[in-house]
Amino acid sequence: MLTYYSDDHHLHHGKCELIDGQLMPCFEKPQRADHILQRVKDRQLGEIRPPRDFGRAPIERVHDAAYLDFFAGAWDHWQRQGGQGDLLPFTWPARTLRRLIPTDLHGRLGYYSFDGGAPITAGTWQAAYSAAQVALSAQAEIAAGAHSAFALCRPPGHHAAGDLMGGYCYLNNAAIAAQAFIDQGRRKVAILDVDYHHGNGTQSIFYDRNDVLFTSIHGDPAEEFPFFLGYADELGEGAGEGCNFNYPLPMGSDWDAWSAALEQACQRIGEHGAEVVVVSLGVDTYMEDPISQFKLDSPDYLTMGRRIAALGLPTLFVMEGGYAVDAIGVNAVNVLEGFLAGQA
Ligand code: FKS
Ligand code: ZN
Repeated sequence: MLTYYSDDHHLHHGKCELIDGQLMPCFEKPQRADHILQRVKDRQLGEIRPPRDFGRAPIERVHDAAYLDFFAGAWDHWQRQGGQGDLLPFTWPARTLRRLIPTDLHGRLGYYSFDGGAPITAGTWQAAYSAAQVALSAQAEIAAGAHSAFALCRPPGHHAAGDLMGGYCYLNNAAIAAQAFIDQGRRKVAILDVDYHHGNGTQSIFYDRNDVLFTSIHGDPAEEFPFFLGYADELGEGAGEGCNFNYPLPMGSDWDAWSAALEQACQRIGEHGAEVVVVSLGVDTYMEDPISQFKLDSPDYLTMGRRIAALGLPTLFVMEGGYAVDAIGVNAVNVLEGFLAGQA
């Protein structure tokens, strides 16, 4: 299996995030992707290639142009006004407030974000742009006939909506790739989001459409981030009704509970008539993950990959979360190796 990867992810290194009332070093750090890349090499998964540059057009198919302009220019704007340290939002247009776009940098940052978990640093735009190109390059590989490909994206993307950043995410790599499949003539695409957190951004992007099915297995949002989306009764709207399926699971869920949900998600993907699958691959479901509460163990990721392979569809793996850095490479590559073994 080919891996697409860009060193540009090192340009994004946020300093702090607010957890339980304390400023902590960001869990979403460059070593995450470094460890996965090392494991890809150690296991000789296949060639590692730099991305091609498809430009901004395929990103604009998913994200608002004004949002992209804001994001691309935010750091320079912050520097021009003498900003020190990471750029972080602190005011959001919540209930009772107006949803208008202020002129002030922090006003606009609040408008274009849903939490304080997506710091903008000097290289964040370039890193996120390159991650999107990584996803598009792996997508192109599958479009050209490969049965699978791995987009080693960082920063992750599945919390990013059309005009919102948050939860470590800026550009929705998986959604951009899924949209590229549609724009190239595929009629039915399925997204399977196995990250521990609900992919609220991806869901919102495709919620009213029937060409892209969204399925997600995640910590119950009643008790877990992102809290305000990801419930089982969100089934899609309008033309998209019946094309969105959430499988929220309680904290402490193990492989038995998780794999039962995977079985149901795979059933839906089959019923959808999907021609291709995009997997939002988070491995923060791991038992030792420092910010998550599921109990999957490393061998479970091999089984996960095998089950995904049994769908019998071309599959694009797009990296999302996972914070147990010492195990992240083993767990992520186990999914890919399980897939390859199951494909035979
Ligand atoms: C812990 C607060 C954690 C943010 C969690 C973000 C998760 C991001 C992710 C992604 F794949 F996008 F990286 N707040 N008390 O893992 O879903
Ligand atoms: Zn996650």
